[in-house]
Amino acid sequence: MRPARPLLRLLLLTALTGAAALAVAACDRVELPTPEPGERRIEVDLRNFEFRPAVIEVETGELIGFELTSSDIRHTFNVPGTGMETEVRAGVPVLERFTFERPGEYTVLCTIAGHADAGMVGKIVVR
Ligand SMILES: [Cu+2]
Repeated sequence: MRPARPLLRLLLLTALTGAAALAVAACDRVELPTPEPGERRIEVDLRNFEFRPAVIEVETGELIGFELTSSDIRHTFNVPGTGMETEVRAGVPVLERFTFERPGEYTVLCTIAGHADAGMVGKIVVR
């Protein structure tokens, strides 16, 4: 009787599967969906407690695809009043589509504790 063996095999298999999954995650570049007809893509970089660009101008009724990336730590792209509350992890781009139906100015902020206070606030101007 060797009760430890199957358990050892299972542990080894689990470890190998985990390592393989990590390797795939490291090599695989995340591909964002291709733009829909009429969609305008806007790249926004969330990094160093800033949104770049900090001010984004769009047209009313325009379908916008925000391509959100972070190259340092986890941030969020929150636009109060729109329902956009998107978490952006380092190295994992996220696409957030939105159409502003009314002109005006919208605040963009990162809701991770301390980030907005550190200056992580932007603006979307809808014309
Ligand atoms: Cu942040």
